[in-house]
This record gives sequence, C-alpha cells and structure tokens, in this order.
Amino acid sequence: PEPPATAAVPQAGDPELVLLRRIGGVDPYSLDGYRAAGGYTALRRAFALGPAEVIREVLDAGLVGRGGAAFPTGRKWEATARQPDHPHYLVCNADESEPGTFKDRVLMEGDPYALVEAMTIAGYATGAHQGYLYLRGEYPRAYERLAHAIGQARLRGLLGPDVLGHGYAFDIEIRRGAGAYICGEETAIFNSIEGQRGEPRSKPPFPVEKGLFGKPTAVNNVETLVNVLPILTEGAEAYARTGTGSSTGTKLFCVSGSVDRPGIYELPFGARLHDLLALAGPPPALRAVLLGGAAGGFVRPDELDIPLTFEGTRAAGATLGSGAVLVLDDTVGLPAILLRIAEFFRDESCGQCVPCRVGTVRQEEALHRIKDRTGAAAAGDIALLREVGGAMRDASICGLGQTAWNAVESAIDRLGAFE
Ligand code: L3W
Ligand code: SF4
Repeated sequence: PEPPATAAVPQAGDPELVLLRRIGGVDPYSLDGYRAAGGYTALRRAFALGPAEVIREVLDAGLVGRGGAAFPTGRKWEATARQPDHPHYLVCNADESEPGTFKDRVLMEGDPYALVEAMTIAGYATGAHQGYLYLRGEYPRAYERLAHAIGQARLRGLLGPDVLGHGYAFDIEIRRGAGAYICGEETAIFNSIEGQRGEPRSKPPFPVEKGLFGKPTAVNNVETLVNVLPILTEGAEAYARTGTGSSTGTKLFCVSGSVDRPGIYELPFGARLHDLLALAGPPPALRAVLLGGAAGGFVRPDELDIPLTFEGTRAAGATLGSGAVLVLDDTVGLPAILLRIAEFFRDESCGQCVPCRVGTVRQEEALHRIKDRTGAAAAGDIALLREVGGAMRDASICGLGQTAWNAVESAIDRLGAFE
C-alpha cells in the first residue's frame, strides 16, 4: 500500500492543543507564568463545586485512565471517596516505563505545576490529604522541576494545611523508583512506597478499598490527572465533545521507530492511525506498527484506517495501551524485535508467581530456537509458545505476566512471523 502522505505538524504550545498547550510556552520554574497561562483556575472551580460535584464532572466528561487500562476515573474517585476507612491517599503513577512511552515525561518536565494542581484536585475530590507522586527514577529533570514546583506551591499556600484559604489540607511527597518496570504496577507502587519489595498484590481488594498502607487509595496516571484541568475549566460537556462516545478528549501518542519526526503528538480520540503517521513522517516501506508498547499488538500496513480509540483498537485486535506507537519499516527483523520484547519481560518479571517467572523464560528460549527457522521446524515451538502464553495470560497475578505474550501472539497471527 501507498505510505501515508506527510502532514503539517502542530507545535507544542499551539492553543488548539489541550494537554500540550502550555508546553514550551511557559517557564516550568515559574508559578506566576503558570497562573498567567490559566493555571489554578481549575482548582478554584473545584473548590466552588465541592468534592461530589467535581466527581460528577469527571464522570460526565467520560474520562478514562490513560495508563493503558482505560478504567473510568470518576468511578475510581467515587469509590475511593465513599470508603468509611481513613485516611484516604492519592497516588500519581509517574513510573512511566512502558517501552516506547514518554508522554508523561513531557508533561512533567514542561508543565509541572499542571500535575501539582491536578493532584490537589484529585485529593480534594477523593478526601485525601496526602498525595504521593511515584516518579520513574530515570527522570532526573522531571524530579527537579516537580520538586521545585511543589516547594513553590507550598510557599504560596497552594499546598499545605489550608490550600488557597479553603480549609483543605493537602501535600505531595515525591518517591522515586529505582529502575524496575514492575514498580509501575499500581499495587507494587504501594509496596515500594511502604518500603517493601516492589511486588504486585493480588486484586481484589482493589486499591480504592485497600491501597497504600491498607487504606483507600486512588491511583491515577499523570496524563489522566492532567485531563481533569480542562474538564473543570471548560466543563464536562465541552470536554466530551472532543473524541468519540467511549473515548472522550484528546490523547498523547508517543511515536518512535522508522519515522522522520519521532515525538509526542496530541490528537483527538478517533483520529486514524494514518493521520498520526502522516504527522510523524512515515517510512517509505512500512512493515507494521506496534501499538500499545511491549504488551501491545501489531497493525499491518493495510489497516492504517483504524480509529485511535480504546474500543477501535481493541476491535482491530490491537490495543491503545498507554499510547506507544512503534513504527517498523521493511528493513526491521521481526524475530529480533520479538526476542527483545521477550527478554524485556523475562528481565522485568518480579518472579513472584510461577506462570510468569517460568513462562517468560520459556517464551524467550522458544523464540531463540525458532528465530532462524521457518515452517515445520518452527511449528513445535510455536505450539509451545501458544501453550505457555495461554498459561501466562490466564494464571499470572498481574498485568506483566498476563500481557507478556501479546506482542508475540499478534506477530504470529497477524503478521505471519516465522512463516
Ligand atoms: C475499583 C473495580 N477499581 C479495576 C482499577 C484498578 C486500576 C484500573 C485498571 O493496568 C494496563 C494494561 C496495559 N473497582 C476495579 C477497579 N479497577 N477494576 O482500574 O485496572 P486493570 O487491572 O484493568 O489494569 P492495570 O493492571 O492497572 C494494566 C498497561 O497497563 N501496561 C503498561 C502500562 C505502562 C504505562 C506507562 O509506562 N505509563 O502506563 C502494561 O500492561 O496497557 O492495560 O487502577 O485498580 N472493580
Ligand atoms: Fe510478578 Fe510476573 Fe507474577 Fe506480575 S505476573 S506478580 S510480574 S511474577
């Protein structure tokens, strides 16, 4: 098929953009600059509405989680807010570690006050007085800017015992990860913050009931939280006019691989994959696009018309995940890519449960064996991969093991890898 044409690229700072609007246009160290660009109007509106109405707005806006699982944010907040057990906690999952995902980094480095404001609103809505920002350890610049922003917000009464004079107490502590992918799993974050090994807990109970320190906790991804600002400033109805019925608003896509302009692109949900590729400068000979990162699925060059929505990508046998879009041209060796993904999961498995601990090793071994073989020689190992993959998907405790075979399965079934 013809490669998509190249289109004009909207620049960060463009007022047409929602989440990237201030990036590059405001000084990330300046609270006054953030306020002059509209900062803290959302928190004022939140205080005017009260916690229950803030949750109502988020529900009406149709906001769903941007970490990959697309769970409705308003439902999570409502469930946390109504728990009789106290204290409640808010955790921001900023442990951005999905291969090919770097959108939260751009938000945190370019617009740190937006996350501080959004966390304050989330804390207010869910009845939390303490927020933890669990930040990927390999993001030193984001750490420095967020720590500065939190310090300034405290000095100016935007965090602390009486936020904006409204009698609401809220503060944020940053905790930094140490390089483990699994610490981005929401319950492994709790263990890590509590000083335990970063291993996932079995769910249920869900964090909304028993989370950090065993208390009700709302955990949200950075991009999810930042979306709350336009919801409150523009109103739920206006927000929901962008996107589709089930995927409202805009999404940040992280485009990497064989493109001329890798980077972050903000598009309304429902844009087509070929629209996104046109912005990034597609390769002349496209082999496939891996959507959703290492846990995602492949899209073929004849499928670029799929809508970039959670429901649309699912229906096409792929996933939107956290927005990773890895573009592969026809010079790429698919077996080598699959092996790299398998190595990644084997490396990052926490080892707590057998299906994932053993399955990720067996998967990598089988891929090594079949890398240079095709046809009948590879068939036995492909059958083994299916069996091991099925066991990992059905019996692993957490998302890492449950999705560790997704990309390999998709490459075999949709791209005919090893044929
Ligand atoms: C209350 C219920 N809460 C579910 C909550 C749950 C969690 C959220 C989603 O992530 C994704 C995967 C990949 N009452 C609830 C409930 N919840 N039922 O909703 O839950 P879940 O279990 O569907 O997904 P998850 O395990 O939180 C798995 C993606 O994560 N992934 C990697 C992501 C990497 C990044 C990154 O680097 N930034 O995001 C890897 O698999 O797409 O869909 O909060 O508690 N009845
Ligand atoms: Fe650990 Fe893997 Fe089990 Fe998750 S599925 S708890 S990463 S061993």
